[in-house]
Amino acid sequence: MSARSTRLSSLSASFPAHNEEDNVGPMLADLLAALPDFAERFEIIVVDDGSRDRTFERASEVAKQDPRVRVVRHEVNQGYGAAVWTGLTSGTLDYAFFTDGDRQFDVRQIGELIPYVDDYDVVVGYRVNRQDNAVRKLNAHAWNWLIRLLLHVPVRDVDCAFKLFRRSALQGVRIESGGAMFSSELLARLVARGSRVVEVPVKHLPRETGRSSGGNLRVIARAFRDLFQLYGDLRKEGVR
Ligand SMILES: Nc1nc2c(ncn2[C@@H]2O[C@H](COP(=O)(O)OP(=O)(O)O)[C@@H](O)[C@H]2O)c(=O)[nH]1
Ligand SMILES: [Mg+2]
Repeated sequence: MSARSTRLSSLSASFPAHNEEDNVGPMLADLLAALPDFAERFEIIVVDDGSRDRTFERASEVAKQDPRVRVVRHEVNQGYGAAVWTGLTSGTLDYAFFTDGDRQFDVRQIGELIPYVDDYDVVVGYRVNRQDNAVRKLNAHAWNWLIRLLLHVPVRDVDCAFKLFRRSALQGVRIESGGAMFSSELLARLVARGSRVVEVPVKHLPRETGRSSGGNLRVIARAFRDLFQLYGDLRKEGVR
């Protein structure tokens, strides 16, 4: 076996933050401490998605001190998918990574994704021992099943917010889903374009502060609406 990459040439890391004033500072500190071990050169992009707390101010304080950190602001809340996509597409470096801004992942585990970039375009985590309640986990199980069935996305945890992309794989991709359907749409479009995808186990940690909104009924309803829209679009485009 040939030697595998352990460090990237250059990396844009991003995360969405919606009302994460107590998480955004520590999250940036985690990334700033970790990334020098994993990339020759890096930038960090925080997407503040119309937060109504001090998320933007806290992120901006760090950005002012450190030119590797940038804050992109959506004046009005556009939703999870729109924010993640802004983060991924605002970067310019060779690889694009995103995670959540609530510190439910150990960012050092990016090191476990990197060896796969030699053979794959997209390296996605799946949560081992997911820190959510039973209802949420059951819903996720059904959702993943539906996504595999309708969109032919070959992964077990489509929404895991720990994903690394070769930047060239993202070029020219157009995404319609601004909400929670985002990850499914992105993977479906990448797979349809021939991107090679691999899954790697990652830890999931309990949320220490701030509020989770991933299980909200409004979020779920929007995801289903987007799913049926996308299913129709992909068929029209001759992809499925
Ligand atoms: N852009 C955006 N991000 C959000 C929104 N809601 C949550 N987030 C962010 O998305 C990430 C995951 O959100 P969370 O509510 O913890 O989802 P969960 O882990 O699936 O319960 C966190 O970084 C949040 O700040 C939203 O409406 N817009
Ligand atoms: Mg969370």
